[in-house]
Amino acid sequence: MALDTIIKGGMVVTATDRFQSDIGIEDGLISVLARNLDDAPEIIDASGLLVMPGGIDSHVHLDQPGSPGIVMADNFETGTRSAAVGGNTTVLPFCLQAKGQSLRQAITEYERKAEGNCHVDVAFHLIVSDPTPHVLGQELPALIEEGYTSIKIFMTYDDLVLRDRDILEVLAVARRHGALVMVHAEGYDTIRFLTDQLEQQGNTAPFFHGPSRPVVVEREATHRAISLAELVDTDIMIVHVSNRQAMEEIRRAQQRGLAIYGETCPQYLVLTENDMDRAGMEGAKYVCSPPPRDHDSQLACWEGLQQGVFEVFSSDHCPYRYEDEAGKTNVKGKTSFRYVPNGIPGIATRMPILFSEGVDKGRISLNRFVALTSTNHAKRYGLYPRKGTIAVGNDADLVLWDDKRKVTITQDLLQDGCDYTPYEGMEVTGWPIRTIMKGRTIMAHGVVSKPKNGTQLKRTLPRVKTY
Ligand code: DUC
Ligand code: ZN
Ligand code: ZN
Repeated sequence: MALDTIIKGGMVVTATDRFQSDIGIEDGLISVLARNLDDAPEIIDASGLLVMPGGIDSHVHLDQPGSPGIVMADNFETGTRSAAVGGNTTVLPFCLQAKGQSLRQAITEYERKAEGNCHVDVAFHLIVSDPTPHVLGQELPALIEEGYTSIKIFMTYDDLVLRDRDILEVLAVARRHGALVMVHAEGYDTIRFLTDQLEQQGNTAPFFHGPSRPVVVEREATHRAISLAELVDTDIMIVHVSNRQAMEEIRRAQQRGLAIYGETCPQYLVLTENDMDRAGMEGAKYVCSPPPRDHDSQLACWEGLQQGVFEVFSSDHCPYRYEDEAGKTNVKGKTSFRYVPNGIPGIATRMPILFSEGVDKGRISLNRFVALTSTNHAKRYGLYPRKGTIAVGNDADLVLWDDKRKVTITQDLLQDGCDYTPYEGMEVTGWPIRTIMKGRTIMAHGVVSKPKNGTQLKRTLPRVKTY
């Protein structure tokens, strides 16, 4: 055995276990778990630290085109750099099919943008906005076969919305070929109706983004998405769930034996609608969809995480700069919340926020933390066991975590392409000290290594139970 690296003296934590062990790494893979390993050219001292599977963030947006004139704050270089800062070793961004564009063309473009620019491993979901017969009949089946095994669809937004008939067609293809459909569950017509009314009343400030898409809008769409999935008899993942009513819809479906999965995100645990109620355009910094809600919604999202209704915790990193005409304060955005780009940054803060608010405050166990931030993402999206756990033969993707370290979150720590963080000034306990991807340190004490060794992963079909 010729080890390249030994991680020495740490407490290894997986989704199910916790044990004191050294980790021997050879050719980027975990080669041995044992005590008292000491023969390798590189020995990394992990004493006093937790050693967990590297974070997997299965919901991020990088270099994704939006409305004309609006530019996302992160490309693949800056977004994956910030991911490494936050303890992640794999991210799953979206490849968005523009209307009229072929899916194949879209994935070729995204892969070109990502190639050679990623600090962590990357695997794309497909966003289907134009389910033509060719997309449904040829492109999707071929791409699923090639390892693009998850598809996001939207129930709102002019450029993305699918009507129920189209949703059924996509679900049917996913069922036939074993892919997983992720659903953005907010209703198009309800939002349009309320947005028009609010504007007519002169209620155009960023705060009114919340009232334009209240809980009922999300609950109705969640219920409808579940009903359509039941009709076709296929699995779906309801992403970015923000409130109790939507969570309860998912729970009820699960109790009826349906394969409906749920995801929630940091903004629904620690932000509320009041964050959008700030002077001038400041509230725009918190505009995302679904919007942050109230205290009871936060409690409901915790319940969902604790009780297994939600199986993944993702960032929904979707960054737009604030002081920027191509971002939150674009000229039209100042006239109405309707034009403020929806989305907030959070790729680096996802794990620290869940650790601090969840593990440190006693809401979830350490094992559940690992499941929610890594293992379940790998299982659900076809990367397990290569990713998402610590076991012999798997990629040596690790995060060394100081569970006592207190950090005040500031934008400059995060190293993304944005110019603000919605979590500025928040104090967290627990912070990633070192991120290791396929045996190589990619971040140590906040410094990200120059080489960009992230690769593009193909995935297997995602039908693995996580419970
Ligand atoms: N949906 C997302 O998944 N991310 C940001 C905006 C949105 O509507
Ligand atoms: Zn969405
Ligand atoms: Zn998203």
